[in-house]
Formats: sequence, C-alpha cells, structure tokens
Amino acid sequence: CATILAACTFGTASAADLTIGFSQIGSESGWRAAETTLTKQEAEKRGIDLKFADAQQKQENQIKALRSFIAQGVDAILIAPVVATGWDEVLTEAKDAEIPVILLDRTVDSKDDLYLTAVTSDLVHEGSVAGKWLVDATAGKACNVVELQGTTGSSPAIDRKKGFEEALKGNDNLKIIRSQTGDFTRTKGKEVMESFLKAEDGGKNICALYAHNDDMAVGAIQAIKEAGLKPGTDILVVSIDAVPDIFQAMAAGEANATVELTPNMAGPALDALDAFLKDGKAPPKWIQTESKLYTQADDPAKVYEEKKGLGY
Ligand code: GZL
Repeated sequence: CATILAACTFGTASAADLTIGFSQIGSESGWRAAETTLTKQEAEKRGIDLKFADAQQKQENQIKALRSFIAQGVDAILIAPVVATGWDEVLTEAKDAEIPVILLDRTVDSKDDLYLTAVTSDLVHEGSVAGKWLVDATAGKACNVVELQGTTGSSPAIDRKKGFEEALKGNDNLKIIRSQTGDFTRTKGKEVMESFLKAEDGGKNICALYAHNDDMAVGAIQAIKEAGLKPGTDILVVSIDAVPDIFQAMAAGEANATVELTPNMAGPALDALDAFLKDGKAPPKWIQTESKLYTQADDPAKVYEEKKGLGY
C-alpha cells in the first residue's frame, strides 16, 4: 500500500516493486489452467511478486483470499470472480485500503467504482456468434438443441445463454429442449449429456449441442460416441474458448465450431495497472478482448498445433 501511495504521489512505482494478489477460481477447464499459466508468466516478465490463491470454485475462498491480500497490504489485486454477486463488502474493504482491483474474464454486479477495470470478452456476443453459426448451419431445418451451461450464477453462464437465445430469436426451426449446468468441466459435461441422451430417445431427438465452454463439449462428445451416435454429424457441436482439444475434435469431424477466448487477460490488465500506478491514468472500466469464430473450414489440425504451446 505504501508503494501505491508513493506511486500515486510521485509516480515512481515500477512493476518490479509490486506485490500483487491473484484470486483464481480454480482449474475447472483447460482454458482456466492456461489463464493461470499466462498470468504467472506475465507477472514474472514484469518482475512482479504474484501471490496466487486457488479458490477451488468457492466464492468464500475468494473472499478469504482478498481479505488476506488486503491484510498483507498488496499493491493491487487480480480476481476472476466465480459468480457475479456477493462482492460489494470485500471490494469496499479493498477500496478503503486503496488497493486497486482488476477483474479477469468474468464480471460482477457491484458498482464499477469498486474495481479499477474488468478485462473480459463480450460474453453475450460470444453466445450470439455461436447461435448465429447454428442458425446458418441448420438453414431453416427443424433442430432440437440441448445446452450445457457454465457455472450457475457466473457472468459467462448468464451472458452466453442470453446471446445464444437472442441469435435464435425468429428462427423457430431451432428449439432449446434441455438446458442444464455442466459447471464448465469435462466430467460434468459428459454426465449431463448422458442424461440428455437418455431422456431424448438415445439422442435421436437431439440435433445440436451448445456448450458454454469447450471442456463441457469434449466431455459431451465422449457421451455421444458412447451412445453410438456421431458427434459433429448426428449431433452438431458448437462451444466457446477455442482450446487445443476442441480443434483435435474438429479435425476428427466430431465438433463443428468454437468461439475463441484469449487466456491472456493478465497482459492487458497489468499494462493498465502499470499506467495507473505510474501516471495515475485510470483505464476504461471495460477492456474488451476479441472473439473469433473457428469452424472446420479453418484447418483445425493446424490450429491445434499452433495453440498447443500457448499456455494450455
Ligand atoms: C469465460 C471464463 C470461463 C471459460 C471457461 O470468460 O470465465 O471460465 O469459458 C472457464 O472455460 O471455466
């Protein structure tokens, strides 16, 4: 905190003097693990002392971690908030301690004066890109869709659902017949897809799967194959993240489309923090990362090779 005051007063702090607390959700998906790897690399590059806390998907562990960072007097806090609500009190404590907080990859319902900036994709847009792909792919043909939602109450689960449903509006051939959380994990994604298949005549009644992340899609692909159906043809598969394994599935014809989410949220976050600490230049409240659609037409085998090394 002393460093911060000096920085705010004299603009002297350089990243090398900084101690930053990072409250990470857990390691529920390949994308999350890559974000952790890249955040540690970005901190290392800048000579930052990063205090890492894994919350094992529990909000109370994130709140405990933030209180511990505040007690330690860290210079700043990064947090990927597991759910969108319940942050006002601890974010106010950080604000009172003059410790800037940056949100990574998920947003919170708190007022935006309780955090410096949020580095996220446009989560609603991601859902709508996935939905538009399915509208085009089905071209008016009747298609029953099942949906694997992300973690209940998380901003990606809320927003990706919203965007997808918006894209389907007016296309009555597409109907979401089942929707349930798979908690962003492969295991749960497989389990829930098994229940969808059983409930829908062994999957004969299902034409497409929309999964809020690739890991649930990869789990579901396994379940579809075990039910004796061909993922990617009997049941179309569209998801989000663009992790290497979804490109492997695409190359095998078992998945059809994914929307890319960069796991390097920390780079833009730490650049914004640096500018704030050096010259008091406050960043915009939202630093938006890109969302790009990939399909089987994008040489998935080549993209797999390219992505494999990038922190995953
Ligand atoms: C989205 C991010 C999501 C990823 C999942 O911004 O919060 O969390 O899409 C991860 O893979 O679990």
